[in-house]
Amino acid sequence: MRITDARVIITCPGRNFVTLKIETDSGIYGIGDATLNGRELAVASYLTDHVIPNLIGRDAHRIEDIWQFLYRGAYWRRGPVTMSAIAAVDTALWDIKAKAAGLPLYQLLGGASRDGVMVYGHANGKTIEETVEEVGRYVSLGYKVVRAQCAIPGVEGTYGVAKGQMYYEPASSELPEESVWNTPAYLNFVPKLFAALRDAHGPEIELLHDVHHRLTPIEAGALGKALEPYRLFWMEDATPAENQEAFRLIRQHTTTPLAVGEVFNTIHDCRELIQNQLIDYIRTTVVHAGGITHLRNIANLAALYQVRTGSHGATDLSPVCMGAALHFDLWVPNFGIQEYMLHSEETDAVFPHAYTFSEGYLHPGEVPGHGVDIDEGLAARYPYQSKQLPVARLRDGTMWNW
Ligand code: CS2
Ligand code: MG
Repeated sequence: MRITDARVIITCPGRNFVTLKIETDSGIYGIGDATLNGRELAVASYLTDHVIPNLIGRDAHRIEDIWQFLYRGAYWRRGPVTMSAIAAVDTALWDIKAKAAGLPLYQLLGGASRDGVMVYGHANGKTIEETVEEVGRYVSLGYKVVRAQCAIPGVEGTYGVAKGQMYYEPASSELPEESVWNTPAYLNFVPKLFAALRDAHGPEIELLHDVHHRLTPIEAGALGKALEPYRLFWMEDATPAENQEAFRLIRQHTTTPLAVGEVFNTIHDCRELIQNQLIDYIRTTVVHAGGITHLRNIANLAALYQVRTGSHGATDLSPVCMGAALHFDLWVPNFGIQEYMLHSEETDAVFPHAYTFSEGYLHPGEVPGHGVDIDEGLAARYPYQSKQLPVARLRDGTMWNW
């Protein structure tokens, strides 16, 4: 089966998405997500200018060889742009292979290891009371696990709190919005939030929280310790993880489970974290970590150290990534949980998909491939909009981690 054409489709149904479509001489095509929030055009150019010319004429079934060619052949290995581009090719080729086999993608990975994919939803509020109520709404929708984020009194633009009705969409301006971060106020506030959540919803519901890279290792250790009475499912991105060893310091101070990895793009970003059991969940996902092929390597390493998967699934990852991730999640033996932020109605119309939600679980569906398509005519109605992610500074003006 020869690759005859490939093209990048950029669309913005409420937010930007970059999709790669690969066509073959059999008439079967596949699609992959290449969206990198705030840097979409970099990946689009990488694909159009440097990858697609190398795909034409190749055997679409040779997924591994094409992955190795694109990874080793780049010379300048790794990084979010390169690995998102490789991920899009990989995902599209797995889609093609599964369609050619007439099977849902998870069957090619090894079949189902569970009946459904447990997901967590995003509850947030401007006050503790609002957040408690929003968590309750998710529980009533059937969610077994809920992420809780809350505005901090006196701290403008706290991470994870929606401005309007829809989910929190951080890339909201052409140039980065600046927010001020106040660690003391945050460290003082978050335990109160989870005390109120446990008071209101009891000990059973699984709750998690995203620190979003804002703390130093010792501050993260202190927060993890302060949250132990409230038994979190995980504390996410407690500190920036370029220095993987930093998590040893956090581990020494708390038993609160740790999750990290949505910004990682290869196994090398998390090898020490996994091998030293410094984390409990690895958040790498299909679109930013080299596709199904590489994510499988990461999950297999993690399985040796009892680390479970907890793939990123924010609205800036397209339904194409979600669809492919759900096939991966249904198969992967050391599955932990899948993040699930609902996309807008416009987005779902551009990306018709087979996955369904029921009682806190998603299922990828049984159609051949990963079960997600793109309506190119509709996509063309939503031109790209230049948007960037916010930045954060400390109160003294020092640049910090958004
Ligand atoms: C967040 C993301 O969902 C999460 O865990 O960390 O929403 C993150 O802020 C965005 O993906 C950044 O584009
Ligand atoms: Mg996160």
